[in-house]
Amino acid sequence: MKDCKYEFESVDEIQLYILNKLFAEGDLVTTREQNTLEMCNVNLCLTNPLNRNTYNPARKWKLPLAIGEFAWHVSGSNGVDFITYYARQWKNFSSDGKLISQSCYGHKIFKADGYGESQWDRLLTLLKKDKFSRRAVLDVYDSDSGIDYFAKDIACVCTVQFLIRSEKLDAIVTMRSNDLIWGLPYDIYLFTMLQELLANQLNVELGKYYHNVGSMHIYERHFDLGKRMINEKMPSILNEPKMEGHNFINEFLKYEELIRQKDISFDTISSLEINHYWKNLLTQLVKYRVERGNKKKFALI
Ligand code: 5HM
Repeated sequence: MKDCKYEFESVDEIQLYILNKLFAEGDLVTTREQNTLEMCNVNLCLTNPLNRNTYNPARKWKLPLAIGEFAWHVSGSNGVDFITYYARQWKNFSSDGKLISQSCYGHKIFKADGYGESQWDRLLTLLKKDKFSRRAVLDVYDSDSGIDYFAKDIACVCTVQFLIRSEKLDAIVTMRSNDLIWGLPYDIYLFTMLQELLANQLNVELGKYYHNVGSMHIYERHFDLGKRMINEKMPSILNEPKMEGHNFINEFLKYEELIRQKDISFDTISSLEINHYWKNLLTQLVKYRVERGNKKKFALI
């Protein structure tokens, strides 16, 4: 697929580019009582969606959190307890403290409807039958649900489109609003993972990832962090592993739950007979569980 204003090789490059633009040219915009610097109608392209991890040392981005969010979405959950185990700030998105009703993208994508099919199932069938289809769109804004514009949470992602062109699967994500620091790195991680999962299920190569945003912004409370990120040396681009063995996704979800709820050892994970790609993700989650436990222990001392 051709045509994109800005192409980048990694999500680190994207973040630095936007940070510099926001500090140089961003408009001061205040909404919901919070000051931001903003740019509108931002169109980005990540040429290699495997470069989805943020390595800028100042950012201290957390891979287990991204993996946990991915698991939450793919499991089709909308439960707060599950997602706040990885990121407590999700609590602020829930009106009853139990469910996320709008930004539960996975729930909207993977949960079967009254006919026993999910949006994902239907999209998969479509692209298997008509590989050049322009209709493969996931609707996650879900305006039919009757949006309350004053609710704590309104989906920031509107649609996710997939196109197979030149035997590769491209993804086009459209967001109404994106916070460069907290939102963008996790959003890009999630949607490039879904793109790669679909490419594997369709047995086509991974193409490019397009990220289109109505309002791209940085909150005032992150200005110092943003400046520290700019002053870091650009991390080198690594040779990231490709997703393999997509059929193990249900095993991955089963063990994610066990790690989160019961505590599973590194040895148990390494002895599992599942593809090493998923095993590596689970190992990150065990590491997170251990670190989390240690933090709690030290807090009590
Ligand atoms: O006022 P608004 O509804 O746009 O505030 C939501 C905030 O969460 C925005 O800063 C938005 O950019 C950020 N956000 C994000 O960047 C939220 C979600 C959850 O849907 C997301 N990315 N995925």
